[in-house]
Amino acid sequence: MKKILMAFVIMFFAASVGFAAEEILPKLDKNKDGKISKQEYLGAVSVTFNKLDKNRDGLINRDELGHMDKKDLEAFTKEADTDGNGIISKKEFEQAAVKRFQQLDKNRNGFINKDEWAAGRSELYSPFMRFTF
Ligand SMILES: [Ca+2]
Ligand SMILES: [Ca+2]
Ligand SMILES: [Ca+2]
Repeated sequence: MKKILMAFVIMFFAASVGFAAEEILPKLDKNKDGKISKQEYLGAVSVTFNKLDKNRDGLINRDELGHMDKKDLEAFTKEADTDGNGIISKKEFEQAAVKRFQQLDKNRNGFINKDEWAAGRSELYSPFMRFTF
């Protein structure tokens, strides 16, 4: 019985993650051309930063990331905190986001299309893929 319940929970979780990825692209795509420009991406990144920065000091500290689990937090800090001071400034966040954009833009045309977006879905844990609007 427990096993069946677990299977359901996992299925539900997998389905909701997939659903989220499909839902995010249309929201990012402001001009509705079916792809995400760097400008559209960075606009969403900026909104996400402002939401994470609860005390609005322009920095994201560990407390403000308290909702993330430890593994995600470490991966995110490693990616974004380039000066290693344990705090993520808006500049660090944006620079890491630009790098992320370039990684997702496999054919380097300056846009992330639907396929490229889907390919990056496995990296949903990162705040650069998990937007708040
Ligand atoms: Ca677009
Ligand atoms: Ca802050
Ligand atoms: Ca830093």
